[in-house]
Amino acid sequence: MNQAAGNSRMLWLRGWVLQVLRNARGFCGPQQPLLPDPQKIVATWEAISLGRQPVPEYFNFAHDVLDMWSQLEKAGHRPQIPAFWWVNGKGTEVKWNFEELGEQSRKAANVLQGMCGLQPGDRMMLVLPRLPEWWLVSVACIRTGAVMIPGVSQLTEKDLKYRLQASRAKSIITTDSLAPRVDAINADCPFLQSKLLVSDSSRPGWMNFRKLLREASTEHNCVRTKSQDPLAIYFTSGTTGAPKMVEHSQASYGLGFVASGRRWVDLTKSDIFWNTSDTGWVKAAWTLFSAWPNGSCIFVHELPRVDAKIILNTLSRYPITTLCCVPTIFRLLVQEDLTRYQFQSLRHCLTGGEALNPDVREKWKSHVGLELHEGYGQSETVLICANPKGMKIKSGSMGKASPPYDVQIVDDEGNILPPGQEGNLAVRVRPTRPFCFFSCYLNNPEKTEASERGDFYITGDRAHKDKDGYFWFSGRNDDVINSSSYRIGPVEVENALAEHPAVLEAAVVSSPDPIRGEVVKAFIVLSPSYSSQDPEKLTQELQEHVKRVTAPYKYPRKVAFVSELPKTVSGKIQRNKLRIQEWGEMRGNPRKAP
Ligand SMILES: *[C@@H]1O[C@H](CO)[C@@H](O)[C@H](O)[C@H]1NC(C)=O
Ligand SMILES: *[C@@H]1O[C@H](CO)[C@@H](O)[C@H](O)[C@H]1NC(C)=O
Ligand SMILES: CC(=O)N[C@H]1CO[C@H](CO)[C@@H](O)[C@@H]1O
Repeated sequence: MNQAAGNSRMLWLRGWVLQVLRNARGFCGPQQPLLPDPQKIVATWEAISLGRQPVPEYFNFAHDVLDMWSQLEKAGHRPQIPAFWWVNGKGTEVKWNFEELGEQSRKAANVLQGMCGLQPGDRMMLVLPRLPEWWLVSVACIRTGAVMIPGVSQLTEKDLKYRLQASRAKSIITTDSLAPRVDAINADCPFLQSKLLVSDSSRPGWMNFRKLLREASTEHNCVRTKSQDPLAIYFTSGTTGAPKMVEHSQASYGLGFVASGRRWVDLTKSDIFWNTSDTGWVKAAWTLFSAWPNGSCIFVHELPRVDAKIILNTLSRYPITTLCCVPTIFRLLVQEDLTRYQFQSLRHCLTGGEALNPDVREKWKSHVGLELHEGYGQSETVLICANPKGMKIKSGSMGKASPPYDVQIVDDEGNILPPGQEGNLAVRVRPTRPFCFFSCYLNNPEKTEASERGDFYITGDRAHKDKDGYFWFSGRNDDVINSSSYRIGPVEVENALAEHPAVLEAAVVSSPDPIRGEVVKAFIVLSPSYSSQDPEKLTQELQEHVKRVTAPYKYPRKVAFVSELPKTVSGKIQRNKLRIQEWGEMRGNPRKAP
């Protein structure tokens, strides 16, 4: 580091210390070391996160949030719970308090900066299963100013090559399972300079992360990042074209979840929060940025495969207070005999990622005694809609707009539609673009521009808003069915089907029809006790059932019984696959077909 940079760092440190002292006045007795007032600081972050206070020019989550909690913890301002608690179900546990997390992540930062030569702004691909290293490397990226690009372990060689080339990532960290695929395409990725392996064995051409971590120094100066500097890049796939790169800034993620972490996830410093989602999933970082600002503990189970019994046992065994799973997992959980389990500490449950069938909510509530608080958001945003704790839940709705977003239903020109009318679910970006929003689609100004109409960002999802301000999801734009000019959202039909005891799971898509153009087709996985019934009779019964609980024109004219539904790694139903099955590859999306 040169002298000028050293001086400016000193000034910055001094400024920070002074601010901390100012905040602390009156909080600690005169003899005690001066400490920031956690309540005040979290309240300030929350005000920023709600758009009520300006975003500071400089912000770094590791320095401003984690290192502060580490100080507070030393001074006894946190209960004796870890900040990070990892178990693998086979007896191995990792527990770090904020101090240890700080130490480990500073070591990791030295590996990234030293061994991988990563400079602020350089990009690193992070493809790890639920291992403690995922959290360490995420924090280490923030400490070094490196931009993380998370990905799932199921990426193929082609996916990897595309992602490494498009992002020009300089470094990748992964495990033995993906390393051979990286090696196979390495020659085509000239920007990739270093490869880190999280493994107990070694591999030629790869550096062993665990070994380097053990040897690394715990001293590291956190890079001073501007709030607008990039923090993460996510690849998101649309229904057409190559995946886009969504860029988020230090502040948009680092501060964008403080309010929802308190209001929706309802976290406090004594909570232990378990989100069962895959770390490769685009929004995995949501957990980190909601839990740690309020000093909560993140709990992780390695969970090599989704298993309802493991999840239920873990909830009984550990003092987990807060749980988030995708709806498909809750669907699995409610099929178990829940009377056999007792969750001692569980007090708040959340879900998101796809529409929740009211039927699953009812079952969970009646067996466990807790509501499921649904939330909705995208890779481009933070939380858009939610059912915060304490708000009346309307079953089937994804809740109300989550501040600071102004969420509206708009037509294709960006005009706001009145309550009750179905349209594009949209977030206002003019006159003011919320700070907690993606910066752009990288290298793709056309797509960035095309995502907006008038004053709004168009999510690509369809919904309506009722008179009380609750939003009701109908489906992805491409999933909505246009049958004889009636627009039918698949979610409502799926929810209706799920209410019937014969239905374990259902997915609804459009299917070609010579007269109506498209009709509603339901793919249904039957409950075991119904699987031997006469399919024709059952079809009729289900059709009558849907006519009864929704409008008659929405009933599935075609029904197929299947043994399973196609799903993404994160558990979302892939309606586009079913649609392609119906329409053929070219016409997978009938209304956009060439
Ligand atoms: C849990 O993680 C998933 C993605 O991994 C995310 O979409 C979801 O919002 C998280 N839940 C909470 C409550 O943060
Ligand atoms: C729905 O289909 C009808 C023809 O059946 C067509 O005229 C109309 O434009 C379609 N609507 C949409 C939104 O695609
Ligand atoms: C340290 C701190 O400010 N903690 C806050 C976490 O959130 C709860 C509400 O959910 C507040 O009461 C705490 O003050």
